[in-house]
Amino acid sequence: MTRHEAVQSIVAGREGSTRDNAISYAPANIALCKYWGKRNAELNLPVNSSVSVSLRDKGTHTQLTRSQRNQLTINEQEISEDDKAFVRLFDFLGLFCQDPLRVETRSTIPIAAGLASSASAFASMTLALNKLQDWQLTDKEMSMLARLGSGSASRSIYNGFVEWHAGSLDDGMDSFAERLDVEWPEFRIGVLTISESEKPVGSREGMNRTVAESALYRAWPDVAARDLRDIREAIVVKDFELLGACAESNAMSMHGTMLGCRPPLLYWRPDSVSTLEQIWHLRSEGLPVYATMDAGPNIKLLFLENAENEVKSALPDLQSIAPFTDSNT
Ligand code: 2P0
Repeated sequence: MTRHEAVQSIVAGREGSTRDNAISYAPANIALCKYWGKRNAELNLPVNSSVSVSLRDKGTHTQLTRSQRNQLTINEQEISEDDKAFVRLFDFLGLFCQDPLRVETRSTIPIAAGLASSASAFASMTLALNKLQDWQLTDKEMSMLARLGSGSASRSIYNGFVEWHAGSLDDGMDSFAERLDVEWPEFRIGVLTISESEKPVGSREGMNRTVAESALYRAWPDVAARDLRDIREAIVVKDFELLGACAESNAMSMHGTMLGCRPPLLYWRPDSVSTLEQIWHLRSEGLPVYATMDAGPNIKLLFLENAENEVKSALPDLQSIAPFTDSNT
């Protein structure tokens, strides 16, 4: 099945609308159990299920307007037609809508914080398209459509803790995300920017190389299945230390699979290692703080509100995000 056929099987027969424009917003997300490896690259179908937490007001605002030609602005900057962001975005939009569109996106994700923006961008685009075309899709349907733009975007349709079910069908109709019904107002994500330079290997390429080249990847599906079960359980019973330990171990295992590539793939910088050691030292002194990392050198911390002051005084460059409350600092 092609992406176009997947889209048609969801939106076929829906009424079109004559609306001229639509706006929408979707949050970025941080995976606690990582999506790493695809069983189908065309449809972004993952090898394993994953769990994330959405970053509430850190994400992407999108405005779509019917226009004479395709245009894109990101944070008020006009993007040229040959830019890869322009090509990837209109390739996605072309699956849904043949009319030319003006797309204006604005990110509230701190610049260079090392948080993936493709997840919130494709989720926000899907939500805006649903409004523009008045398709009245369900969240589950929008999650599947956002997945066709970027796998992790399937999770950014929702706030809070989110599980993306890998599914097993060839057409991906059972590969969508759902919100876990848990509120945890004390939960915090801390962001530490280690490097602002562009990664030499993008996450999509890193994932594909790992699956193709690394013998260590063979262990990953079982590791991810175990971690998913433990992380889901830890969230439901709000066992923070279990959640932190499993999420940290899951991230380190993912990076371990990358080291088995030829040549090895290592996203870490020296400061990533020294920061991890600092976090582990804080923990050995009794502070419940854990780390997770994505396909890059930056570090995200997991802790609870009652540890916030101590974590911030040990790591003054940290930006703290409260995914369940409006008190972000
Ligand atoms: C995640 N990552 O679960 C994992 C952890 C990176 C490391 O999802 O090819 O940009 O667009 O489906 O979603 C980044 O991969 O990849 C990612 P595509 P995506 O957050």
